Amino acid sequence: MPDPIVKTRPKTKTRTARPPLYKVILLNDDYTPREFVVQVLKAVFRMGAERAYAVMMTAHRRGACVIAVYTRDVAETKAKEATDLGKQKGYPLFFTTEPET
Ligand code: TYC
Repeated sequence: MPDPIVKTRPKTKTRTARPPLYKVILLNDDYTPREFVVQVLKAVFRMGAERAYAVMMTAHRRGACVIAVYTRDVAETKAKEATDLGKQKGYPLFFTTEPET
C-alpha cells in the first residue's frame, strides 16, 4: 500500500510589527500662566479648549498629566516644541516623554 498523502499546513504566524509608544507628560510648575499652558496644548497637541483646560488642571493639581502617546520620534519632537514655546516666553513649562509599559 502506498503511504497516504497527508497534507500539513505550514506553520505561519501572522505578526504585525507595532512600534513602541511613548507618553508625552506635562509637568506642573509655579510660574507658567494657566492660559499659556492651554494655548500650547491646543497648538502642539491639537486639543480642543475643554480638553486642554482639563489636562492643564490635572497637571496643576497632581503635578503631572499624561497628554498622549505617539511613536518615539513624534513624542520627542512634540515635547521639545511645546517646551520651547514656554522657553521663548521665559517660562519653565516642561514636557517630558517616557516609554509606555
Ligand atoms: N501651576 C501654574 C500656575 O498656577 C499653571 C500650570 C498648570 C503650569 C499646569 C504648568 O503643567 C502646568 N500658574
